[in-house]
Amino acid sequence: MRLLVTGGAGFIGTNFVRWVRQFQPEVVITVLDAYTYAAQGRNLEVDGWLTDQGGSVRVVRGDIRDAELVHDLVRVHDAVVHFAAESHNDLSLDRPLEFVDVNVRGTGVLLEAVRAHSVRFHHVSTDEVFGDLTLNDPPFTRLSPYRPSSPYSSSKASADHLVRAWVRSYGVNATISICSNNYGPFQHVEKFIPRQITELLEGRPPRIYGSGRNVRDWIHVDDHSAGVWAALTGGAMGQTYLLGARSEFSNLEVVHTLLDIFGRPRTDLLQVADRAGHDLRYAIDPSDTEGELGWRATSRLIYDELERLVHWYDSQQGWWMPLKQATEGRYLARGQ
Ligand code: NAD
Ligand code: TDX
Repeated sequence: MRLLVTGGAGFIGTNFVRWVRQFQPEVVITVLDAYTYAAQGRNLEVDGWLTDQGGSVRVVRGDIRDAELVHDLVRVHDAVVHFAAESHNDLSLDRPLEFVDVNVRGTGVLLEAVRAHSVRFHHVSTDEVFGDLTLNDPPFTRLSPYRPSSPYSSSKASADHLVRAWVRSYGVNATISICSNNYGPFQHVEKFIPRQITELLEGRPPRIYGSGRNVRDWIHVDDHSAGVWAALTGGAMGQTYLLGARSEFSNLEVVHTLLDIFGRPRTDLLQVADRAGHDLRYAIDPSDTEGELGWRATSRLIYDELERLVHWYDSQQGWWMPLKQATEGRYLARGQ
């Protein structure tokens, strides 16, 4: 299979490429990535995989909104897995239209290309399209209504609608996966867990938005990759697959565990300005996907997993240090 992976130099894309290399080595991969602030050039160079280093992953630096480039690439591939997006809620509050342009129009450009060349398409989406839950609601299922809250999540929701419309109107062979919050190596230091780990590594306290009661459903990025692969290879045209690990924790619980790992008192944290429109809780019921694809997540965000991640960030300071100052500068400006 010749596979085009958009956003393959970002957090999940990098891990997905690594996963495919490990478990499906016969697949020939091309990455299309614009190398925005969210991509780190070194992500895919770690094992010398780039073709110019004798490896088997070709990396094309380019924009998913560049229709000519996208058509040229899609034409010579059998399938596309679409990760590329602006992905950070906080940034989407500052630059909403950039999110609309990349996440909605960019997905539209890709859909036009897979339509023209009859290429299989898998779209990577997020549980945030469903909006948030109360602490007592049952988790999201594929029947949950779309009710996104932020410019980011509404742009992702719009992209999902485009995919479904292209399936129905043009018979595009597409699937969608909707995943909960990911953790794992190579996640940008702007995101919750890497931010807290790197603050602690630099001797500063973690920073919690508001009360810290907000709940996220955490899944290891390798489980996400396995789920995307299962949907790509075994999914039914037009179907949506929910991916989650039944691993809900409040932000405060996650930070308390990190403070335990660092041997610091649980009170050693800062409560900072809350996120505007901050979603209270996300949670996924993955049982339909488990029954239909035979996929099942094995991760749970327990002490050992977080400790492993702390060791990874501790050993990769050269990777994240250059990103940290600019990121914290942006947070400082928002009082966070
Ligand atoms: P990320 O921000 O780490 O990576 C996004 C990648 O897309 C970057 O490499 C960036 O350079 C690239 N990109 C951005 N704009 C582009 C453009 N115009 N053209 C080409 N490339 C472009 O994001 P992530 O956390 O790895 O998320 C990947 C996908 O998974 C996104 O679609 C996101 O919505 C979805 N998702 C993420 C999570 C999560 O917890 N992180 C959960 C569910 C779904
Ligand atoms: O410093 C912080 N303090 C804090 O309390 C940061 C950065 C975040 N938070 C809170 C906000 C959320 O309740 O932690 C929680 C997680 O925040 P993010 O890492 O920004 O993730 P979230 O907004 O939940 O979205 C993530 O999961 C779904 C990804 O960024 C999205 O791309 C994905 O779609």
